[in-house]
Amino acid sequence: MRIDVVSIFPEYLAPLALSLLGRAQEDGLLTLAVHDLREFTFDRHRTVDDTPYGGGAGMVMKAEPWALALEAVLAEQTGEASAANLHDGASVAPRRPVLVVPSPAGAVFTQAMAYELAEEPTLAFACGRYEGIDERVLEWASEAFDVRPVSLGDYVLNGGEVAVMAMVEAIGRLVPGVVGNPESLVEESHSDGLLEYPVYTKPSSWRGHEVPEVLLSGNHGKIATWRLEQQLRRTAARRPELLDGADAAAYGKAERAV
Ligand code: 6GU
Repeated sequence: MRIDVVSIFPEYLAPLALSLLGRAQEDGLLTLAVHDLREFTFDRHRTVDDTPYGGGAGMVMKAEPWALALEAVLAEQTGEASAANLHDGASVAPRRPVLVVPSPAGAVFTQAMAYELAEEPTLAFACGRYEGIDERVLEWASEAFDVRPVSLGDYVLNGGEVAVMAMVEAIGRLVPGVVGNPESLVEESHSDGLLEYPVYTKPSSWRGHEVPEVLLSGNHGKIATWRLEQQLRRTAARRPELLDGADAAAYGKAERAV
């Protein structure tokens, strides 16, 4: 998978070279390219923003630097896609690459969305700052990209960079081979629409707190039942709204369990 990020703070994305995703890049599973929006300005002050039409507080990101940056990203992405197509001996039209635009006004990012985006061969992220990007950039970009305004949740960040770090980490770890033990993806929170069960390790007795007896029993059926019950209790207590959307399969299992 290839991921391009455009930002006026490219250094903000440096931590993506660390840890699991850093290893994935070394292993050739993931290509991450960060582009500086100011490289696509040509005035002395490398201006990327201006005052909003209609008035109001703050500044709006100008359209033209974004158009030039996204054209450059597209050229690099489709160059790579065509090369891959030639290799395959295929002549199929490549699909429109996804352009994620982080914004508190976007659709909420979920594990389901992470799974969907992890299937894409290329992703681009456009990190806005200030009050956002001139809306016409999104209209214009829709010709070449599948444009998706996406929010992390109902709160406001200063710009898209931190949101992109979260999304790239959530998506990148779902790319096959990135997480060493793929089974760890199956059991985690949100994989079945429920929160994860609590976990424990040695010692079994610690400062007067005991590991639940059933986990020491060696009875795998009982353990599975207990874990599912814990998932349901936790979800009901902390995130009751998730119970409406939880997997029918998880419910079936749960009804038998409780
Ligand atoms: Cl994706 N961007 C910004 N600027 N603020 C946010 C967000 C995104 N998600 C939640 N708050």
